Amino acid sequence: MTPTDADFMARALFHAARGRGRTSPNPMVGAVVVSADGLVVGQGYHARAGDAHAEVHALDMAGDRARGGTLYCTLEPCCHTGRTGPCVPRILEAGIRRVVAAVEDPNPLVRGRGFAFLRSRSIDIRVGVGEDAARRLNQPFFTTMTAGRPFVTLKAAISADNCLAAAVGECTALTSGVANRHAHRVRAEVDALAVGVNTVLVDDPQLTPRGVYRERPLARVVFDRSLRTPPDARLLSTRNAGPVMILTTEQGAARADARASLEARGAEVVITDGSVRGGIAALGARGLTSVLIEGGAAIHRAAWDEQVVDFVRLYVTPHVLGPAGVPFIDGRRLSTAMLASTRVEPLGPDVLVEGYVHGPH
Ligand code: AOF
Ligand code: ZN
Repeated sequence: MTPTDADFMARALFHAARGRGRTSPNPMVGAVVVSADGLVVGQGYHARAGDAHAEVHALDMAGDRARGGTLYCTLEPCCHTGRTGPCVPRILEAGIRRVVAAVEDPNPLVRGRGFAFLRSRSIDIRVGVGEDAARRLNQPFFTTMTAGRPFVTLKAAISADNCLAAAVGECTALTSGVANRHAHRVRAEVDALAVGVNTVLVDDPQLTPRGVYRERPLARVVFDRSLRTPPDARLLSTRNAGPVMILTTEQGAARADARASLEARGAEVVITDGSVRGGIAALGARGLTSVLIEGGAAIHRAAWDEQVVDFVRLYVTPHVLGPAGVPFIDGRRLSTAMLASTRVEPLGPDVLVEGYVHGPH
């Protein structure tokens, strides 16, 4: 059976995903070159920001065999000079006749101009093959480019009766080893991990991705309006994993001793308006494209009430914590039934339920 455009695009998407966790702030992009007689003669992916684009790798591999062929790419080929040169002239030089792309590049420097350039040179263009998968793959990139802020995921591990902990101020281990491994893998893929100061005070987390490979530093963030993060918090002894940012208010930062001792431990104290939204904006301004909010109860609630959550990821465990338990987003209308494009995955005794709050962008 002759492979279709969708088959070759699936292959390009597979290659794109090889850059997972490594390309930010750039998107993951994959490309496949198919010769005039229908053979795959080149393939490649974008490995990290600053390196060659996927199309360049694929065209280099194909060489002369690209002449008269088709280029499949998971994102519109670029026409601008960023850290690397534009891809569209390379496509022309290679003698490609037809380009199949999954989706338009939302980068304002490109946004359709790559296609327009190729069309003006009589290259046949087809857009939209594998579009959903391509958007999902690069949700942080699309949100950053179109909404001007990072993609925010709210994560929680809950009991069967919707609680986060057995009692206020208590750290309750709910998830199994299988679910914990999943959670660490997710940590390896985001730009920033955020918790509220209560979580630092109660759990004293390290906030590092463990048992997984991560090449880039991971920004660790504490929402801490009154600057109560203890300078001896374990988080501040894991600085080799990445920078630590304490998001506080003018009043918090006015506590000069607290600020000085946190800064002496290498933390960056960032002044915001004290809202979660303001904090997320500050992270966006630092070039971060995705933030995983891990808790606890107060920060989950604030993020939800301020409507900054794009995606919810819940690890539902079989434990029952009872009436003294600390509820997850109590009294609010958050149920997994209202999420879009929901995905469910059993993880040992636990169940992962995740989905979009507003639908994928
Ligand atoms: C592509 N293929 O593999 C990537 C693209 O700084 P630069 O030169 O790497 O440009 C980054 C921008 O180029 C990025 O924001 C996105 O618009 C596009 N990325 N484009 O055609 C690729 N990584
Ligand atoms: Zn490019």
